[in-house]
Amino acid sequence: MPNQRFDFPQDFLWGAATSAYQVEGAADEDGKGPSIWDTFCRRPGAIQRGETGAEACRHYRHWKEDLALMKDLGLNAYRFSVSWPRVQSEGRGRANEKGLAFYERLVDEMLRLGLRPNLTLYHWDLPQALEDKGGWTSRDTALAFQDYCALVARRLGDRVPMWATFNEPDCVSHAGYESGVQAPGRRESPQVVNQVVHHLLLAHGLGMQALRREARLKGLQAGIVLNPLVIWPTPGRPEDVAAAERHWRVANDWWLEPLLKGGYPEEVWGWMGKDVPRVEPGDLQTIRQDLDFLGLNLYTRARITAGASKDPLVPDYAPLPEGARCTSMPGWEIFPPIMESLLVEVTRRWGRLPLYVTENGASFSQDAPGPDGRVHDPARIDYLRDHLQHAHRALASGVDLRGYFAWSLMDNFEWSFGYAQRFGIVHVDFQTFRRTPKDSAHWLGRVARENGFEAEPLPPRPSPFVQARG
Ligand code: IFM
Repeated sequence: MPNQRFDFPQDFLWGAATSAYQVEGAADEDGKGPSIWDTFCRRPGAIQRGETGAEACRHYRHWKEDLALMKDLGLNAYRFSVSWPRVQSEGRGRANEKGLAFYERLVDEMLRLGLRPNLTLYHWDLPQALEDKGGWTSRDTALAFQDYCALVARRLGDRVPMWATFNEPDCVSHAGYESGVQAPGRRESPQVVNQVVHHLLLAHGLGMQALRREARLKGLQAGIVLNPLVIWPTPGRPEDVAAAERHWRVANDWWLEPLLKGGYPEEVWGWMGKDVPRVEPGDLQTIRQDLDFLGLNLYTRARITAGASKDPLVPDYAPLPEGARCTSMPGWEIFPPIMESLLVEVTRRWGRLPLYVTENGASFSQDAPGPDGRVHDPARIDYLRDHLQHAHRALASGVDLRGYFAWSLMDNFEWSFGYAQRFGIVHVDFQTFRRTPKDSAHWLGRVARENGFEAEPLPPRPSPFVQARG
């Protein structure tokens, strides 16, 4: 079959993403206060091999080189996050001028190079001082977040065109406060976890209000980044589709419905019984702010089946299909049709709104420079290309997709996995901090410059969700 051209819309953003704690290092330099991740990393057994983000990629020092690299590759956007304790060491009160100045330099250099800044205000590094007062279980943290957003917006809101309040709040609530596998490492009751979700949503609404009030740039886009489960019913039986549908409501609409409609999904609320969050008058209106965009992070699928679970809140996951190909992340199956499926499902359920793929990528932990000094990562090129082909098909079916950010710009601190997982399109040697663009970085850069690529045509749609609906 001859190759086909996959061209993307004019002004499509082609970028790479990072987050502050995962790349910056300089954990206690220039007045930065401790975050919950600085604390959590010291807990024995919390992080593989006892690693920490204290140095990470030393991006705090190498930022100029990192931006130049992106520019040279041909990317046109950079998604990064601001570390709250770097700009407000205790999470409240006086700003840390040196911290703000760092982000100002970073943004100014991006603008000079023609890289569009895409700023996330919260990518998991809560100031420890706020956790000491209850963290996200406390409503006050949402109020403090509003002040922090106002502070950053006053400083950078005249030049940063894209803002997200949160990255993957679901991980904050469930990995941080339910399973405890991420900072702050708490294992709370279902009611408390639901309260954390509510406070995060409230903080989002308050943060959006602060951004709209303080930021002065015309045409600024503000939104949020979610990681909806790419729910995939096991093919065959209608009860599997029903189970998948139920879980979409529990896992995804529990976030999307308050954000877009100002209310929690009724049936899920009912299933929660006494564990529902306390909602104060006016909260739901605050949460429902007009979103200029929705960011979606996606990596793999969740296969749902109708099984033994009697609790509608607890799904039955099907095991990995035989012959499944995985990345180095345990159980993360490579299944590129997720891209079309998620973009189309979100649009079908919630209407056409501007979407960005704010994270997509693969960890291959063996990546290393070869004798020729280059890092050959053909599996990552396949991963990126195959997912982009499915994004292209989503566009063709009417999805308003505006950009794609690879996770990640560079190998970095992968939370509880430490440095063993390598998601970067740029290799980092953690002894010397030398950066080496992998083949995938050159590939993505070329795609960005040409705003498209050539590849074999896609096979027909395999989504059982779509098929079930006809
Ligand atoms: O590294 C993380 C990132 O911080 C949030 N999204 C998923 C990535 C890979 O696990």
